[in-house]
Amino acid sequence: MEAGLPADTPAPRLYRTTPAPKLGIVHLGLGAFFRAHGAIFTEEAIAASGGDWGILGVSLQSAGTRDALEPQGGAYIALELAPEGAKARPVQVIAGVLVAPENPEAVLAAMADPGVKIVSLTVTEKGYCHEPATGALNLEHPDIAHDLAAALPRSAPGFIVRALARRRAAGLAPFTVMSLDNLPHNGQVLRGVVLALARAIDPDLADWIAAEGRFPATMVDRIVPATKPEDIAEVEALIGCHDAAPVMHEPFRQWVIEDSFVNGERPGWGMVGAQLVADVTPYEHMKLRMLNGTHSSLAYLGYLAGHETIAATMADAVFARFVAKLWKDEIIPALTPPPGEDLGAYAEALARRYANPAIRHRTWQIAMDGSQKLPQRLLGTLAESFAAGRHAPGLQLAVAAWMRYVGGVDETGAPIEVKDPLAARLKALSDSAESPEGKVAALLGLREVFSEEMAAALLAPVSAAYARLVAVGARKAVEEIL
Ligand code: CS2
Repeated sequence: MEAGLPADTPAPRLYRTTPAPKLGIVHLGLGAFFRAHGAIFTEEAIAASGGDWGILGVSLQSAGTRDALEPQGGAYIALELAPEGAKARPVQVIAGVLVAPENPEAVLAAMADPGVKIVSLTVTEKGYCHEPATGALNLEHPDIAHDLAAALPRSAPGFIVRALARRRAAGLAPFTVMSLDNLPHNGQVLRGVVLALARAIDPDLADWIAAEGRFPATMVDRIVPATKPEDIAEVEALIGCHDAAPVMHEPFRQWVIEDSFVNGERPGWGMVGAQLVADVTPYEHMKLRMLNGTHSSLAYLGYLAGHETIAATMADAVFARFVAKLWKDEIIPALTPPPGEDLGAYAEALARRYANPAIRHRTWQIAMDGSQKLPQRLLGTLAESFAAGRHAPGLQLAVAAWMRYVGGVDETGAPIEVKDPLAARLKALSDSAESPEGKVAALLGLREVFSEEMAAALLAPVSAAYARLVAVGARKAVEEIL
């Protein structure tokens, strides 16, 4: 505290110290993850190899991030949290923020700007308006139904299609469309929903996008828990400035990108650690199944066992042994390692990342949107295990824990705040029967999530696992299968 200032003088507000970079990227879904991952890679790439790659952030839902970042000129602090301590860095690559529902026209105009070469997305699984089990566009999705008829869209696919139509009409090349969400074949899924929507609006437009467009697949990885009020206070104490929108992240980061961009135009991400490859598939399987698959398993089981964070769950020896077993006996046997990767070492590194006590990643946060996450995180491994005649009791227990979780009542009888686009249906299905088998059968009937074949294979083992969760609780049920 400087001499002469009263003790309660508010800290000055953080503000950018360098001019905003010229735009080259529009990013849809300006959440904490992108600001702690893609934005930082991009800022470093500009520093390493130049280019006009400033980012216009677009929030598709709420105004919160814009309201926090605008008075800061788009600057914010990224706080790296290692077990040994925290390191703060200012990030200044976000040149502006738009809130799509307030001004969809401005978003489309920005996306149609000739200077913009890439539109990237972190809109979470549900933002693709697809059916998680098949990847196909859900034409009955309310936002898609709206976007089919209206020129000013609501959904991410809607913005992409309408903006590409403007570019085509103006004689411009399309922008590259790059998904940064945790979906398998995210580029292909995005291309599929964009083409399906374009085809329903204007088949010529769809043909043009199919011929000229590029939708590189990516694998993204960095653990970035949602920023909490106490994080804002911690950053202020550390840097002496008030930042209304800091992001908290672990030291680790990985980004694997399929090198397929319109006219080859992209930032020099490869110079700052991103891996540009021809085929992302083995990397995304490794990450989605080994990281996200166990994250979700620990989230449902850990939450039911009363653990608030992943680090707290990992500090419970029963869960640490459980996750090690999931990797070794159930997940790794169903994977083909990417070139040069040692999956055993990858698992050990994940265990250390999860145990990082400085990262307070809530089990409740990861438990969100399970209906959109289960297929790629758990069910792919289960399908391959069944086909190979292998048992996967741990993953079956995790599926049962998801079912127990979406029933909305925890082991102490307290309500669970279930966040999921299908929450109401999940609750109704769970309530439609009394017995574990009845509940499990009802939930396995969700064709958006479980194929008929998968449902048939899971009915007996998941019913048995569910019954154990009810009889002895999650922690004991985990212990029983060790
Ligand atoms: C997590 C992911 O919230 C979740 O579902 O599993 O956000 C996870 O932290 C990231 O994918 C790590 O890269």
